[in-house]
Amino acid sequence: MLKCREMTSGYIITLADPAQLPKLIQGKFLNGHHQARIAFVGRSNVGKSSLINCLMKERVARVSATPGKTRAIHFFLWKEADRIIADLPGYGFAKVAKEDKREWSKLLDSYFSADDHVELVMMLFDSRHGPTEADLEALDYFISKKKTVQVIMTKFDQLKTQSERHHRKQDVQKILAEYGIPPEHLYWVSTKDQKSLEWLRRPFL
Ligand SMILES: Nc1nc2c(ncn2[C@@H]2O[C@H](COP(=O)(O)OP(=O)(O)OP(=O)(O)O)[C@@H](O)[C@H]2O)c(=O)[nH]1
Ligand SMILES: [Mg+2]
Repeated sequence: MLKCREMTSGYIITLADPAQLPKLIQGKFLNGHHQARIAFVGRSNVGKSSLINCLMKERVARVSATPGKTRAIHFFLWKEADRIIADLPGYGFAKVAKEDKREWSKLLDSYFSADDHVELVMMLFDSRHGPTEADLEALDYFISKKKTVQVIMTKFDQLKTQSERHHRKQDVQKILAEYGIPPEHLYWVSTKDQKSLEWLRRPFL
């Protein structure tokens, strides 16, 4: 078998069943890859998979036309950064049935309890209306789990005027300060703006 560093970036494995997790993590987790994990979390349609593709500069994660489609955890090797990226299922999509929501929480909770190699949680909020109540609930969860959180405001291109951008930035900074997230852990990005993506990539390279 090839060593991790010799392998190319790309898809590794998908986990849908929490029962698989402890065994996979303790044993031959992720086909022998042991790099630190970066977990991408956020509500459905916020842009997790799109951002992962941009960071890795490869179309590895499926961008969904239908929100709420990703119901499993997809793992990718980001070779350039020597990290593993976990693309987690989105939460808070109204059309998702209650039973599905329970499944979602179970899967996430099992994952974060089982995997102690999560270096960073990237919490994605929509620049236009995040953080919503569900976003803040999720943020609270990761803070209670003592995870290092970086907040990414997605789809910044959708804020059209300078004044709108300025006010949103002020509002979000204020809310996040209450959660102990400093401005330097807050990024405003757009998949259409290379510069914003480079800012995000740089610390990992
Ligand atoms: N305008 C704009 N659209 C974006 C941006 N990022 C993602 N999108 C669009 O938002 C939609 C959802 O993107 P995904 O990456 O599939 O979102 P997701 O968070 O992975 O969604 P789930 O897997 O369902 O949880 C797609 O139509 C993307 O093209 C962005 O920066 N700007
Ligand atoms: Mg997705």
